[in-house]
Amino acid sequence: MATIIGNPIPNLPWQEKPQGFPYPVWRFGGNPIITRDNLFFANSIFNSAVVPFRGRFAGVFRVDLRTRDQVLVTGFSDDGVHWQLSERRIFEGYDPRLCEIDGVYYLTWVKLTPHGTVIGVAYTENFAQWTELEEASYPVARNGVLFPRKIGGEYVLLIRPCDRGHTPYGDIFLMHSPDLTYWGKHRFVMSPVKNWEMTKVGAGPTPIETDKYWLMFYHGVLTSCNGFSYSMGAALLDKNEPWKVLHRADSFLLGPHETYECVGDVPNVVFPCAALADSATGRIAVYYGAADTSVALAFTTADDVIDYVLAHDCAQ
Ligand code: BMA
Repeated sequence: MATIIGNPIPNLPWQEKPQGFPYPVWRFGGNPIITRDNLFFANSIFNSAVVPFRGRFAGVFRVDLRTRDQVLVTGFSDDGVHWQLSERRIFEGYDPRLCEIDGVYYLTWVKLTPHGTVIGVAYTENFAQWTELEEASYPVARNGVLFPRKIGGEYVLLIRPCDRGHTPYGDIFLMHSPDLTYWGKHRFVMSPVKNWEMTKVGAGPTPIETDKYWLMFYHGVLTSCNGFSYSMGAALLDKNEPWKVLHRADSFLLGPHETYECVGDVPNVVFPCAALADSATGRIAVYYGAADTSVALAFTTADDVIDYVLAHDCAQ
């Protein structure tokens, strides 16, 4: 039995795995949980991040406006399924990730600069006031994802260097910082290996700590004759040296399949940006953007994922 290291989340959204379902990750029956109609000024609301917050849940949501500018707004929920989104824009940019470290909520996101995208970093204690820190990278980078605690006394950030466009390549790296300002000790983490992820890979939700591994969900991209197809994979990283990929599933765990994942502004996209993990039960709720149009929810457990990765391991 794998143990999740972290707090219990008694109100974690949850549905049991459908009987006979053969895969380790299953979808919420009420998907999508947030549609493009949740905010009147939105063209679409998708790749978004959530965390437990004061007994409820708080989130930062990617909203592409009807001007097609990209902004982030906050939102709150009692049950992790029904969300009240704010109309106030907190930052420009996209693909937010949230990470709580010692009672402080850190936001990393794809920040837009005249020179290309960088990883923006900001923090809040109340989801009302935000303090922006130095950018964690120079252009061009995306998919900046913090680990939820210091490792070896330092903050660690997963990152994916890329180009200014719809990058046709991409490996995951990580880097360290003593203070969230100066970043160094860069390490390679992983490249695409299997066909479903062959174009590029990028870190997804904040990694989940278990007794044996860091569980990292990530997205992998395949290029078909109709363009990119985004799916979610899983890898198990060394606890002390998290650039070491100990195990990794050879197939995706969740790929475009349902209509809301296959049809939308960008078809065939499953793009995970957040996961809630309940240490009391081992249950995990994954939040993902569907077809660059809406937010959807899927479930698994630490055991389901880890057993699957170990049984389909292509790391060695
Ligand atoms: C990536 C990011 C994601 C998006 C995906 C599919 O490059 O921009 O925000 O979901 O493309 O369009």
